[in-house]
Amino acid sequence: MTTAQTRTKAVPVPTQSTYQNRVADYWNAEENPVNLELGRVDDLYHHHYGIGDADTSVLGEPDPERRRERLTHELHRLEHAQAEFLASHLGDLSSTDRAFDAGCGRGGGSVVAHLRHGCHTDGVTISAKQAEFANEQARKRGIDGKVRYHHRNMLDTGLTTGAYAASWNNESTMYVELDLLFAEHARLLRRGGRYVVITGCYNDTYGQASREVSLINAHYICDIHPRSAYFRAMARNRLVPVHVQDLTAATIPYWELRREAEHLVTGIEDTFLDAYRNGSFQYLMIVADRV
Ligand code: GPP
Ligand code: MG
Repeated sequence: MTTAQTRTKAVPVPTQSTYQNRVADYWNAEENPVNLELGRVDDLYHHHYGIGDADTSVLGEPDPERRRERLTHELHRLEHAQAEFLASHLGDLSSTDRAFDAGCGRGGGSVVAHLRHGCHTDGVTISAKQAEFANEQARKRGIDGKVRYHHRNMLDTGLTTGAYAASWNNESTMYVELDLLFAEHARLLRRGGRYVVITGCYNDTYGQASREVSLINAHYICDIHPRSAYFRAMARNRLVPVHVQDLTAATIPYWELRREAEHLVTGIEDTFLDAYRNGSFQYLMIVADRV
């Protein structure tokens, strides 16, 4: 207990929790070839997985260097397809509309949304290094007037209330409390605005989080939510689902191909495949309207 006599100096309230500092440390240090080498293909740097059928003929490529190159391109194509798929669900956006990318990583998703819709985008990441990298990419592309990245907390962005026609999380919700996150999306979105999330979630019908889900949490320092938590938290925060799609089957070819890419693997590939195959984990998209 603190008394008037023992209290000498007020303890400053940290702007970030210890957990958030550890997450920022991870992303400030992260340089996985599976992200950087794929990004270098066309300067779209993604931090999510891929969807769609894979061209497995790359595995039969006899020249080792060419095989590595073809694998890199094919995995990038699948990740790009995921980003395009998400962007295609943001609704009809005009060039004057604003969109918010919560947990933007090195920025690829915001560029994809801007190129598709012509809209302004604001990306937010807890990693100063990612924000700087992403802004440099936007400058190089000459789109920095419309595509901006901020080193901020996605739960407390400081961006303008009601200014956004669309917003999304692409594999970043597992780092935050959903009620806090959806309250911030609901604040930023105008009425009738569109919210999209693609996420890995654990499957309530399995029970609690499986061993594989726990291994994924440890690998990325995150806390994967159950599927049910998304719908409860959305209902509490004026976000009404209009479309839900299980992308689990669509992402398995990506992981099957990635596990064969010796120059890119991070060691988590078999855990994802096991988690998806044993039914404990799902790759899910939810599209919702802000009412
Ligand atoms: C991928 O990022 C996504 C996350 C780290 C969040 C966890 C996602 C789940 C679906 C559980 P990345 O592209 O940086 O990862 P990697 O380095 O493995 O490619
Ligand atoms: Mg990646």
